[in-house]
Amino acid sequence: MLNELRRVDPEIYDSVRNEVRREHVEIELIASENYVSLAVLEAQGSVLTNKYAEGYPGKRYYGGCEHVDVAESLAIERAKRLFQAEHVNVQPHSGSQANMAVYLSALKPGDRILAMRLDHGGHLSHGHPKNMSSWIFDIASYGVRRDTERLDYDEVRAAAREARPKLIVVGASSYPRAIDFAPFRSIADEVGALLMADIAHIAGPVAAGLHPDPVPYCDFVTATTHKTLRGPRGGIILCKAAHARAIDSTVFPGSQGGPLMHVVAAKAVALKEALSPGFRRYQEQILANARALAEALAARGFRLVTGGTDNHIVVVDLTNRGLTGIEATHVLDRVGITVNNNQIPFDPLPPTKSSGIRLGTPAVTTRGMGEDEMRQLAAIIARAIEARADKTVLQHLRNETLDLADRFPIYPGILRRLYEQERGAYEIPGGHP
Ligand code: DSN
Repeated sequence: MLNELRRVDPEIYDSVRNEVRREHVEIELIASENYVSLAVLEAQGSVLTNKYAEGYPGKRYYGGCEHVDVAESLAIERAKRLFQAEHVNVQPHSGSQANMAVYLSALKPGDRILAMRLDHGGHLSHGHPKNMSSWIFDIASYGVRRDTERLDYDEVRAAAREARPKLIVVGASSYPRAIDFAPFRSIADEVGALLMADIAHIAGPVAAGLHPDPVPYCDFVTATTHKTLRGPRGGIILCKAAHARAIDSTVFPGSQGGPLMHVVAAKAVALKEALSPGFRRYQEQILANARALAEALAARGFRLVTGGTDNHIVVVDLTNRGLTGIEATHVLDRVGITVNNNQIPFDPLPPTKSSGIRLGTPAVTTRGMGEDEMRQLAAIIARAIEARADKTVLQHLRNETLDLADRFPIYPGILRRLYEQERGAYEIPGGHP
């Protein structure tokens, strides 16, 4: 098990081994993280990393691409089938690069984009002042309503009429409600704009038919492959056929060189898994778990942004609990629950502190947890925050999360082999390798 890595580079071996252990012993509630299958890990760890393949299947600038062509063609075909998309590019190294490729293919520098504010739940690469999207393009923004904390399509329409953007971007990283893409199409048409949806977070539920589908309405749809879609870390672009040439040439050679063929192959594997019947059940359980977690937290007096969730995300406002989001993140770290601090809409605190935390259920659902475990986690979160100054209570809660983690092992085969290899030095709490 990783024997060659251990021999050649013990420090990096330790980093990998310790991360396997961390992932096993901690409860992952970061909404944008997940655990890929062993098949995805194997494809991503394969010799395909050795191959340069600038260009596209059948049209490369390098010889010897016949096998990586198979992998990329399968990834494209599977993504087209999964999302019913007219054209797909699977080469973007990340969601940010997918977004930049769309902007650079459809716009000229200085053109205006209308997108959702990051501090209301949007994405960094949708025009945040510290992101290059705002250095190159002129950004106008919309947010959620103060009273409902939800998108108001009339307000978006008014913002679009005023801004007259060339491109409207819809999609969010911490918006716990379903987004309806039909009104966005009508708004884009009214002001003569192109429409892009970034479904990085909701790609899984969209693919499973459990969230409104942006593909029929949007010129471009971008996503990451590593969140609810449960694939390798990377990006993907779906678009209408009319934009296919511009998108492909903006990805390569416009903004990237050689594609990461080992990642492209791993994307193909994840897309095959997403086309299997079990994937819809997995997505249904993600949503059921998020609802159960939200209801249990609300029952314990937590105020939830928008009052609940329609997707995999729960945003908790901690204002009435007397601590900031970053403080809560540190408390939960101590009891083995991993989350991220997150601004709430109209947050008086800066992002480094923030009034909220964002929770999500894709990773714990992959581990096999269900609604009962979500209620248990809500109870642990509530008790940890309440008793945050009491080391004894926190230690007791840490033992509880260790027991819970042990009941739902990740990569059991890998854990067992690591354990056997380093018996004594590598202890799995609770004795369950
Ligand atoms: N940074 C990503 C997230 O955590 O949601 C945005 O895609």
